[in-house]
Amino acid sequence: MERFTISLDEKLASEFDKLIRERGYLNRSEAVRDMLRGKLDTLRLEDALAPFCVASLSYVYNHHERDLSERLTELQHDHHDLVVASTHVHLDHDNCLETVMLRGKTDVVRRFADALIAERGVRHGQINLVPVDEDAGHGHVHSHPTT
Ligand code: NI
Repeated sequence: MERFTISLDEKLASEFDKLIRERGYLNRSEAVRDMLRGKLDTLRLEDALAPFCVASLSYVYNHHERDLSERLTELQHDHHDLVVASTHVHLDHDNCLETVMLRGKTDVVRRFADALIAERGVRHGQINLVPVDEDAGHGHVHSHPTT
């Protein structure tokens, strides 16, 4: 069991306490656990309902780090079907910022992003995922974001 403390302003805290009384929760922890589970389920469902996406993945890394540039390039080549474009910015003497535009199946895109972010030496990894109507890579030059 892991313990953490969160800070709420008074208004939000009293609204939350009112809600958990109405719902019959015995304490705040039980209510927060249920909400977290619900949110995680919703996110999983959203992935399932939006099977295709476009995404931008950004991260920073030190190009002096042993083999890292090569590993990142290789990862992108291994998934050339997902990688639409990639931009490299030399931030300073050591650090590089890369943004990779991706398109494909949501679960595959997410797995690729997770693997890249998990590479040793990759920092500030963040993905912005936009669900699209269909696999825009097949027969369509443009994608329609879903609302
Ligand atoms: Ni660079």
